[in-house]
Amino acid sequence: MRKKPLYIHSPIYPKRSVLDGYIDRIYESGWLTNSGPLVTELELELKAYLNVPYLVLTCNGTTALQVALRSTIEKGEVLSTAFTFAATGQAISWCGYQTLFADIDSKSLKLDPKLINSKVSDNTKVLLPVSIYGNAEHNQAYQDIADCLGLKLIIDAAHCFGSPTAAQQSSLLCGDAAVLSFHATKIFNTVEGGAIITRHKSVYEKAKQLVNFGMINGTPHLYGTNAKMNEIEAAFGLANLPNMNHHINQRAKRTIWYQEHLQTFVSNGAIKIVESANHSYFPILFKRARDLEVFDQALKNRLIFGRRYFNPLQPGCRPEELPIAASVADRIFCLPLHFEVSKDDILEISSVLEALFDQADVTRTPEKSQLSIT
Ligand code: T4K
Repeated sequence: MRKKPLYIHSPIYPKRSVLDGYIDRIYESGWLTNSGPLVTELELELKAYLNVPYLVLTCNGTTALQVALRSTIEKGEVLSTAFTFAATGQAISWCGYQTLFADIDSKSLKLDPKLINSKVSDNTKVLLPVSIYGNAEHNQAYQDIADCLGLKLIIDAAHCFGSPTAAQQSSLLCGDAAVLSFHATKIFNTVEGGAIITRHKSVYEKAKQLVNFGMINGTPHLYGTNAKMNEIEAAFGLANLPNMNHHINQRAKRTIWYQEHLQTFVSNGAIKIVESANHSYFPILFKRARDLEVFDQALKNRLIFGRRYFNPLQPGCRPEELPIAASVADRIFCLPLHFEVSKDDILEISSVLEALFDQADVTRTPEKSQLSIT
């Protein structure tokens, strides 16, 4: 029996000596927050790493979403997905906007472009899809729909950190703005943190103002908020950034190990492996929800903690109107994916799955009302 739990994530800590160098600079500068030198430096380094024209750092991904919304509209409805983390819907509601939901498609697990038109009303002002697990499908379709209907487009790209592949660029540089999360559990972390990314100078300037109480030269001109990243968080990020490609490669390697060890269950249709373009997650979709529950408990008994990202659906949605999202939320499970996951851990996880499917009661009894895996 393992002594240390294996969690879905394990935060990446920078090398202590590198971090100390940045902390020394904070002690010398006499500057802790409010657009300090390290925040400015991290903004520049991230712009170069991600290859994006404008980037505003924030204290987390949730406030980044709120500021991105406030940077683009004053009021109205926001059309989004119910299959996402609580932050997406909460950011919309905290800004005082109504949320409308459309269903996802069963392949990308993202907002289905075909369903958007029928949901939009005269009050709908923003389309807010989520690039779940870092996946970039449909971004061009979202842009075309937003252009055609005169909507703003904001991408919740909280999962999309990575070196600038075409897929990732398409999530970050689509629409009016995209937001990233740099939470401790993300690929790149600043402990807590986030960013608003945009191609538009006007959105950048407004976001920059809104994260600091709507101030220009010390005077508030707009109702803003305090969404600023501080120097300690920026130090953590600056010290972490040089190791990111190494850590993404570590995740890619573990993704391949999982794929190899789980292939039998994929071939016999018991599970489907859901893609994660930047290896931010390793999601599997069970054919039947009941199998997932037994599997989850069996892993917990061994101190292995995956997560049901994302279940439940967003509050306020009507699951009966979102049959694909409801079915996926019942059957999705993310396995641990980080540098501490060993080949033996993956072998153990696959042996738990094997034992589960060896039990006659879970393999032979069909479960009602499950959509087939596509
Ligand atoms: N949009 C989307 C689509 C998002 O997924 C998120 C955040 C956001 C927006 C908002 O971004 P932020 O405002 O958070 O920057 C975690 C993260 O807290 C959250 O950032 C993330 N999505 C979400 C998917 O995962 P929880 O509630 O699952 O976290 P928690 O505390 O249960 O941690 C998960 C596991 O990670 C733990 O079981 C153990 C491990 N862990 C966690 C922490 C904090 C560690 O080993 N060490 C740690 O320090 O939300």
